[in-house]
Amino acid sequence: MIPINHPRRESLLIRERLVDGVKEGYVALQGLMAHGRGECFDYLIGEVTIDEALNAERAAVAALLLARNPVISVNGNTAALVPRDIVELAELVNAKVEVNLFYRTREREELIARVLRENGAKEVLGVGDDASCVIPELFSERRRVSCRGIYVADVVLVPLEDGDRTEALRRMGKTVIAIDLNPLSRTARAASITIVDNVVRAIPNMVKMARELRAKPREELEEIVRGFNNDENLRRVLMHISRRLMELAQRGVLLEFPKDSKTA
Ligand code: PTJ
Repeated sequence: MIPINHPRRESLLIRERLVDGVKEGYVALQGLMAHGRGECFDYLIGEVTIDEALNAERAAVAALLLARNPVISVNGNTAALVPRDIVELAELVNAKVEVNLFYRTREREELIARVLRENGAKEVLGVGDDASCVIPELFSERRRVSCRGIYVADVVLVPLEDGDRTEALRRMGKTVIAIDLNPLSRTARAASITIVDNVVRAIPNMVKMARELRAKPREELEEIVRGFNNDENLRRVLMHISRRLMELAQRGVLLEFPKDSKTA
């Protein structure tokens, strides 16, 4: 039970969702470690959506809306944290939803598909025999994808990804949108559009943007995508973190307490 006034209640509740997902059998144990790594970078960023993330989210939504065949790839952590928003985003940008796992088991595939269906998904690709196409030059279980989904997609959104598949999908000529709090990860550096934001903020932001952008003419969406430069954006993210840490180092980070009588 997390106390209602705990200063880090929200962050602890998010952890609980992942722990529940492990207990229910669809979040990989390794997903807990991956989340801890994400939390660490979120601390450095300031646990807010920075302007650079908003720019990337906007470009990503525009790219999804322009795509002929967009697909959103879902793993255990994403299913635990933002299942409803994933389904809503997919509907708004007309994307397919596909389960794709690094630690693939048939049971986890089916459980994740069930979570997505319970949250409104009509069709979930990538389960069982549906994942019968193979991404070339990729050796993890992530290489198996749906022939109607990621295999033929032109734009793929991959929240919480490992670098290998991002690189392999890029080699296939696809536009890869990654959501990764670590701006230095292979995924972040290999993606076409990298959103350095927590998936729990990024996907709801993208839902709001999709509602607004889907009414815009194609030329305006193309302009948004053309105006986005991933290399430049990632450099700005690193500058944001460095600047923030310099400011904190100069100002001090100690918390304030009433004066201790012994040390006063
Ligand atoms: O469900 P599976 O089997 O596909 O496995 C999923 C995990 C996440 C375990 C697997 O993909 C994995 O091992 O990922 P990595 O290589 O640890 O990378 C995860 C990346 O996601 C790291 O760079 C983290 O910083 C980042 N990350 C973790 N939590 C979040 C996050 N990024 C955004 N939002 C988060 N909540």
